[in-house]
Amino acid sequence: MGKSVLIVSDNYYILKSLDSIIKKSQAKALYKYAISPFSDLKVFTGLGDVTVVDLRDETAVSDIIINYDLVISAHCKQLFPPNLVNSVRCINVHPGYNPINRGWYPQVFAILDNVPIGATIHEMDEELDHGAIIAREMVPKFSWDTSLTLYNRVVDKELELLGKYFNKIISGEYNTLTPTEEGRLFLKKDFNKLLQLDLEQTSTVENVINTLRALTHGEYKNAYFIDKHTGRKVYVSIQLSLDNE
Ligand code: 0FX
Repeated sequence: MGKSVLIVSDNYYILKSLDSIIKKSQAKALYKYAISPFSDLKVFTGLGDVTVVDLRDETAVSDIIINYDLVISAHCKQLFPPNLVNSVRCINVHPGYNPINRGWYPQVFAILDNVPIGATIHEMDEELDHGAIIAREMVPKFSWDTSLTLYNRVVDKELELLGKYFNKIISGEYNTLTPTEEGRLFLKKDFNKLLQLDLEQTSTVENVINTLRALTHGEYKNAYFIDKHTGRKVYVSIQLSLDNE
């Protein structure tokens, strides 16, 4: 009997891509897919049986500990509890270059603070995006990137690394690297604090453009200011294009 592997994701595109990697891979194992209660099961079509696991539920966590040899988190919106990461090998696929871009929406903070970014696959420990690194690689970041274009490049890199390291991840035959620094960690509340623009604030044009680039992500309504007369929220995003486009 081979290994039992649970893959938990809240990102349909990533789970679907991982499913293709699994189908092509030589790593024989029993694979099961799950999403958190924060996702809509109806979206996760064409993947066979997908279950909902709530990692706040101790019984659900005990079931995972008993039944699986490996758990892969690929953009799962729930935190893995300590007893889970300490009982089963748990691996996280993170859209940031650890330890520089730990936490939520890494590309947003990479644009804002002009730090490098990439993707990381790592073993999980009790801290967020923190454990021993199996694979990581940077991606280029341009002055014309928005959160969306940079995010898409990072996701491509995550999938590239997953394809390259998948057999090793399943067998557990890899070397790890333990970061010597804690790096930078941002949470959802740090993102939320960025959203209201202060119309009275003075800044360089570069900073204003960077703030708007960092908060422009397709259709998401992120940055806003409050209209002085009506008190209404006015959402702001930025459009950038290159001279040859
Ligand atoms: O699947 P995912 O890309 O992953 C996110 C975090 O980036 C990741 O660090 C965390 N481990 C995981 C649990 O959640 O999430 P998403 O599809 O909700 O968001 C993708 C991007 O969209 C995000 O990086 C920034 C952008 N976004 C998202 C929301 C919900 C916005 O700009 N505004 C928003 O309101």
